Amino acid sequence: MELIIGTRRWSTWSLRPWLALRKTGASFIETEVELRRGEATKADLAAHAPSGLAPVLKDGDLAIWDSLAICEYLAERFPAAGLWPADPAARAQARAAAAQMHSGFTALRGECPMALDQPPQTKALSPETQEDIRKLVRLWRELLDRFGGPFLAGPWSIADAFFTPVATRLRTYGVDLADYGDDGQAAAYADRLLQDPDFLAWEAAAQG
Ligand SMILES: N[C@@H](CCC(=O)N[C@@H](CS)C(=O)NCC(=O)O)C(=O)O
Repeated sequence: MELIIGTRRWSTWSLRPWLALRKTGASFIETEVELRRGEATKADLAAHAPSGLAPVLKDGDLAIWDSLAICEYLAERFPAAGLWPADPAARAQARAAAAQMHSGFTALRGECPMALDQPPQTKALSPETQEDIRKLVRLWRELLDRFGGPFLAGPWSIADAFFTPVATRLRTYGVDLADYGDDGQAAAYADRLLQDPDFLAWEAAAQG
């Protein structure tokens, strides 16, 4: 298998399926395409998949694009890896949370890009981004309470892959979740995502 990823420092969409693929334990080739938002990048990516976007997973002659579709494919291809929780209720809510991240939190995503090469910095956040962070804290606390942690729906799952880039954004832009309704649980969860050995390997490669 080959995973085509965008620039590691900031391609959040690439980080998500990369984490899921690492959790399967399968060996894979990774090909990084430097995203320069120009015609050359478009041509590079269009050669791999019709979306013209990274990430793309290649398995034999099959190409799968879009981070969520790739994660779903991996969950089916490697059932023993437990990429979704075994419990149906936990699985349904893990899927809902991943889908919410995939299609939502647009203010937070737009205003606070992942920047693994940047030192922590303070940033004035718009009301829309602040509302996204309050929503994030509510979601995290609800799932952590319901399923008992340590990850969002119990054991590590694709939902956690989807929120790992958010944890980096919170760290980079110095967001104190206590200001957004956290009792400490959400911040501890974000730290847990940032201590994940696979995330640390991605981060080291991004900074190297
Ligand atoms: N919905 C897609 C979004 C993919 C996406 O937007 N990828 C960006 C990089 S993070 C990209 O390839 N941009 C092309 C460019 O910058 O030229 C997914 O989940 O995979």
